[in-house]
Amino acid sequence: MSSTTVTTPRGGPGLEQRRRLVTEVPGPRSRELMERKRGAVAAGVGVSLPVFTEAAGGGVLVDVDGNTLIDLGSGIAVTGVGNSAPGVVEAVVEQVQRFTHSCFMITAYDGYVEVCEALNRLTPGDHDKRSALFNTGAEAVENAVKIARSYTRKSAVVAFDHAYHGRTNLTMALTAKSMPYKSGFGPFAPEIYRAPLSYPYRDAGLDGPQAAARAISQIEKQVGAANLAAVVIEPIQGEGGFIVPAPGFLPAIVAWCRENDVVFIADEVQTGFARTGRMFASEHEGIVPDLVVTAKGIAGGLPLSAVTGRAAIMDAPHVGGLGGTYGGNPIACAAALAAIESFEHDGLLERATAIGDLLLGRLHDLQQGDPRIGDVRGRGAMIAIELVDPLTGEPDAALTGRVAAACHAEGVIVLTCGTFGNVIRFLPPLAIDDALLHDGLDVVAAALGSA
Ligand code: PLZ
Repeated sequence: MSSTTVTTPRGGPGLEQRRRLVTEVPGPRSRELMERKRGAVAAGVGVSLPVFTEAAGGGVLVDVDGNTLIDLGSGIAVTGVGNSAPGVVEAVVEQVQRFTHSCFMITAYDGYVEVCEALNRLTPGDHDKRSALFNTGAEAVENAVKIARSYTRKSAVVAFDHAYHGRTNLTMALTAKSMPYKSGFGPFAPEIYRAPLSYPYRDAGLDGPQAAARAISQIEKQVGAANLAAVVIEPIQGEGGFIVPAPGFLPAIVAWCRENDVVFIADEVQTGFARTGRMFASEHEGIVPDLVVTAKGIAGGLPLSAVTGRAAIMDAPHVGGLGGTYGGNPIACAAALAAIESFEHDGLLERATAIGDLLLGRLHDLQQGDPRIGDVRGRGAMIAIELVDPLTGEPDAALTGRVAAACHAEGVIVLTCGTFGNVIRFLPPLAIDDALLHDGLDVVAAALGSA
């Protein structure tokens, strides 16, 4: 190897766990690649941080210019076990060498069954369960709706304000926010209705049971339980702004569903797999959903999703009614089994809780001296700040954009979200260390100071 050769860093936890900028961000190579992207990739596919990835692991991401950035996003809550986690890499390599695909609907393989067994064991409730595997979160949400309709023989579905469930036609209909997810892409699937959420920061004193009563009354008046197949809700809303409903809201909705033969579907795509300090966010409120939808964190970065739930509901569709060419792909299943092993045995639930304590402590301190931080909220490694105009309480999306941009320029990957675009969310890999979290938060504090 000549001394001029640039060695490609290997991803995984072996990468140096320290923020280090050697060029401006984005650097020249990233800028050049962004230019190529413009000429090759459809404009609709946006990139929040115009940086190209070379390697990632632990709590950092190395870009093609050699900058080491702190990852506070996990590729939108996916790499909980860490990027290129060694167990995942090993399992994937082993599986790739055996076979890459057979299509589970044609000839089966044990990895698929094992993932279903793990999901049946890990999701809330000890009733008899079944699972089915798919590729993306949106696809799994769609299948949960299909299953609920097949079981109840009803068609209406209720989703909530600020909901995000995906970008396919049915899940666009379930998703609340028009721009950028839905605008211009209609007409949307019929028989979808929206109910008001519990949003403590903006709800003016409505407690959980009161917010649930408001939602239930609207559902009864505008839809009617006799027509309603399912209620689908994120236990903590993700894209909508990391909204934690007031205590008692979710249990009251579940109870109403039980009494009215309505399937309660928890979309745990973003909240699942240790993210919130419990394996599933539903556990914080002690609710037992009829169906749980999972994706993202399940497979350490490989595309896999699932619907898990009561056997009687899951078994309602006729044989051959559920499936897809790639659903439960063997490589993704191998990755999931390794990731689940890590979630269960590497102390990641405790780690998520500790990350949450650190983030909440630092962000509450910041809030003391900064009235633009209207709210600090979330659970475990899923924490956010909502930025507002201190005089009016109005959402401040412009400030949020400036803070995120300043963080990016200093090598800290933060994501924004929220119906009003005024929420900065923190979703670090659970493999991140405290020093990186503190450094990242120092950068956030400085960005707020100068914005
Ligand atoms: N349900 C709760 O968070 C995906 C979307 C990013 P897919 N969230 C990130 C974007 O802008 O496209 C998500 C979610 C919840 C469903 C989904 C959909 O999961 O794997 O992106 O289809």
